[in-house]
Amino acid sequence: MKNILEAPFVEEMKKVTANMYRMGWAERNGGNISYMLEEDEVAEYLDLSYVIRTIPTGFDATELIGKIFIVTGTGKYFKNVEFDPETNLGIIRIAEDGTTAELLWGYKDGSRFTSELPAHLMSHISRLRVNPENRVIMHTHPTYTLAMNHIHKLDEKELTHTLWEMCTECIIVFPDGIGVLPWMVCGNNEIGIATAEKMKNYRLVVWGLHGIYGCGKDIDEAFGLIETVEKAAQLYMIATASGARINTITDQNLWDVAGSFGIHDKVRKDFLNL
Ligand code: 2HA
Ligand code: ZN
Repeated sequence: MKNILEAPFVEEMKKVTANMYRMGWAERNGGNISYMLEEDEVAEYLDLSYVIRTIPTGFDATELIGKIFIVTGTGKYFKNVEFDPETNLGIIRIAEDGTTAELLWGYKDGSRFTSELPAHLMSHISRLRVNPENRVIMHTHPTYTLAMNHIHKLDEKELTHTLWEMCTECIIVFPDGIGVLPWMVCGNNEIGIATAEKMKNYRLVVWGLHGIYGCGKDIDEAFGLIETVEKAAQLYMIATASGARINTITDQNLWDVAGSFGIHDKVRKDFLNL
């Protein structure tokens, strides 16, 4: 059996959590990540017949029975993951009943997965239906995106449009736009269901005045989506705070750049005013 502390998926989790902490997106216990792993890759490091303990999830994830995820722990700080992955992360498998998680590794101090597991697993279900390659769901609190939530309408078309206008390549990175939920109580099944509903149509979902969800086939893709939104939000906040904007990328410009990348069919054209 190989040493799990050297597994590439543990390394990736260490790197991305440290990175998000240093970006200022993950204060204290802010943020959470779930990353679906292949049974074969995990079997190189763990005896998959050995369950440390079982933890009820409180909701039905029948579609994910047998699937294995590495998930950040509840109350755990991203800044600490790289120094003690076995306490701050866990590897769980969804049991045959669909409502129990089998702990295969981690949460060494007796704790459990993030309180946002409903939003994560329900979003995995939504995204896998659209894209069988999806493996990562990521939630974080990016500073400028949140600042912008305080001064910009929380409307899907308007928020997406404003962000597209900020940098030329935003429409290339997220042509499908951004889903937006109003402020809601977090950590429960209700926000999980609402997030998963948005994830049917969007790879990015803003939780109003709280944070953002992103997804992807790997950590880089999910991170890259959120990073691009955050860069655009930063430009918006700086440009808006500095006074009247006198130049903008027009809707025709956006349509043209999408055309040059061959993605007209992917753009939410109803989010442009052409
Ligand atoms: O895990 O970010 O939304 C801490 C959070 C809850
Ligand atoms: Zn949060």
